[in-house]
This record gives sequence, C-alpha cells and structure tokens, in this order.
Amino acid sequence: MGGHRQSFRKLESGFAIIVLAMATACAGTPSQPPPSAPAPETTASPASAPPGMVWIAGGEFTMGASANDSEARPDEFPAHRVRVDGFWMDETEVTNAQFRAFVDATGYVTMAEKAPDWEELKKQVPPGTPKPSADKLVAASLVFVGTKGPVGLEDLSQWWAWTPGADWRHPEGPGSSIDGKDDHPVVHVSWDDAVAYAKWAGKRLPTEAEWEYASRGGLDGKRYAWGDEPVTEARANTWQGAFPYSNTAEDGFKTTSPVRAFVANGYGLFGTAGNVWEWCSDWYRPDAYMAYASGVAANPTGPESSHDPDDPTAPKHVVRGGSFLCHASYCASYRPAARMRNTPDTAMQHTGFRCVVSREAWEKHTAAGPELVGTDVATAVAPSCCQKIPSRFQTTARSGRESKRSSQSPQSR
Ligand SMILES: [Ca+2]
Ligand SMILES: [Ca+2]
Repeated sequence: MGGHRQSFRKLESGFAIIVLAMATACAGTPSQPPPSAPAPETTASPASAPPGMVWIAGGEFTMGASANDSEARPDEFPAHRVRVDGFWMDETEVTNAQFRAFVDATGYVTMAEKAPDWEELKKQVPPGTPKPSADKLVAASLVFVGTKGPVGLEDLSQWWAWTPGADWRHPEGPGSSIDGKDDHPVVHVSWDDAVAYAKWAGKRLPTEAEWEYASRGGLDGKRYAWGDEPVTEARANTWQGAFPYSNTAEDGFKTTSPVRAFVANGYGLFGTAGNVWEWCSDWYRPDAYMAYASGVAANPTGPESSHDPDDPTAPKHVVRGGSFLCHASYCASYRPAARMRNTPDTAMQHTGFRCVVSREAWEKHTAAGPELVGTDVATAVAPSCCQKIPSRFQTTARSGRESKRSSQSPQSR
C-alpha cells in the first residue's frame, strides 16, 4: 500500500514538471466546518427529480477506513463520524454525450486541448525546474500505455505517456475516438473542466464526505460498496491480470465501460467503484481527517488548502473510486475509503467525475436556467475561485483542433 501511494506521488511529481497545464491557483477554497453540528437533513426524495440523478437522503456514517482493512492507506485514518445533508447525485459518471452537450452549448475548450503556459506551470513545480522543451509544451494529456512485462511499481511514468492530441474526444490519442461511446464516462477532464461543466449544469462537484457516504450505498463500515467480499469481474470495471502489462479484461473492458455496465450500489449509483476516478471538490491533505478525530463533522468540505508532503509545490484536489486500472496488487482504490489526488489542471485517461446538487440549488437553477444558458457563458461557467478561467472559454462552438489530435490513453492505477 505504501508502495502504491508512493508510486502515485511519483507520477504526479514527475509529471508536474513535464505535463500539467496552467496552474489555476484557486487559493483557499473550502472552509473547515465545526467539529459537530445539527442533525442532517434526512427528508425523503423531493418530488421532481433532476434527470439522471438519485436522491441521497442525508445521514450519519463512518468516514475513512476500518482498522482491520489491510488495503487501507495512512491517509484514510482516523475513521470518524460524519453527517451529511441530503443531496441529488448523478446516477453515473458524466458521459461523453453529456459532456458534448456542454461543449456544444458553450464552446468550452478543455485544458487538455490547450498548450500549457510555462509562466503558470512553473508556479507549481520545484524552484529551479528547467523549462520543458517546446515539444512538451503542447496540448496533450496522459494516456495509459502499459509495459511489455513486469516492472517495479514505483515509477508511474513507465506506463503513462504525455500524449499530444489526447483529449476527451480522443481518449487514447490521435487516431482514437469516442464513436460509439456516448454512454462511456468522459475522460481527460481536469478538475477545472469538471467544475466548469458542473456550473453550466447547475450542479457542483461532491465533497469527499458526500462522495464516500453515497458510494457506500448504506453499507456503513464495510470495505467495499457491496460488502466485505473481494472485488470480482462482475462487481466493477477494474483490472484483471497482472498490472501494468497484462490486462485480461475478464470484466469485458480494457479501458472505460458504459457507465451502467456494472451493478448499482445500495443507493442506485453506478460505477462509484472503478471505471474512472471521480473528482471531488475538497483539497487533498494526507492528514485531512485529523481535524475530525472526535465529535461528528457536519457537511465537512475539507481542508482550507492542499498539502502533499511528497510534492509540496503542487496543490491537489481529491479523486475517488479508482478506475479500470485498479488492481488489488497495486492500489485497490475501488474501496469507498480510498483517497487519491491530482492537480486541478491535470487530465488523464482514467479520470472523470459526477455531480451533485442540493434541492435548494436545483430549484434555484431550474427557475433561472433558461436565462443562464446561452447568455454570458464565461461568467456563468467560470469557477468563482479562478479568475483566470474566462480566457479559456471560447464563444465559438468547437475548437477546430479536433483534426489535429490523436494518441492513446492515460491514467495511473
Ligand atoms: Ca476492466
Ligand atoms: Ca467511478
């Protein structure tokens, strides 16, 4: 486990130098709540459901790993009590079809489709890091390429390739496409991209607490979303075989699967375990749970800022749920308690997202929706924390870059 974690960190820090797009430096986003608060809102599902969303009734649960979970990593402790209010959550990961609707409506261009700006990038790499060569500072994303045989699992750059032309329409790079994959999760979306989509849709990213509560599906204290039995090819889209060189795909999928290809959890949510990682709103810190060691945390939104001891210059947001690359020998991140992280501007082949929305926010959105869409897209979509964002928005539909793109596929475990 420690090794897995180290590996991921190494990937992140290694790629921080070569890869990552523009730093968005969203300073101090979420605020830390008091250690305990009023009882959660547990009312039944509101009558008019947002399309494709399920009502997650509020409640209290144990967040984090059980002491007897041999697959748990240190950042999953201490387990602590958390209450969350009820919310709507997307039944599935956001699909290619859904993301296309957003792009068609707004002309949004994802970060993977834009060349990194070195002036921004250098703010999040160690001081003195040399400027990457011009052939590295191009629009690109991280594609999983595997290895030819067994390798040490410490250096993730062995199986991830910075691939010009890889983006959400070309998940494996130039020459690949999402034809026939409307119902697959969108990938190669950065945290900023996911936030932009969510704002357009009148929703938001889930907090880590909301995500873990929902992904447990009511099975509090269990190791997996389905109980304590180990993962099988029928449970979730993960990796069968030997990572990272032999993917036997007994579950039917070497990369992404349709979002409803595997059984839903107890709350009717598909794909919280595996398929693609899902961005959360929280900043990542390995010691984030220390703030909640006693009492009951009510609707926690995570730490004020990010800190990754192994890569301290690059703030990171949490991702959850693991992906089609997860294998018990390597990361086992299809466990609801598992936490991982990445910088807000990083896109990868195995990372997507799903959204949530409170009842109140949805009612407000549906009341104001028609005026919102199609007027001032940049203002409506730009994350409020990131004032540099508007320049990324284009009012013309499509980027025109599609024909230039190609490549293979990204991700880490
Ligand atoms: Ca699989
Ligand atoms: Ca997932």
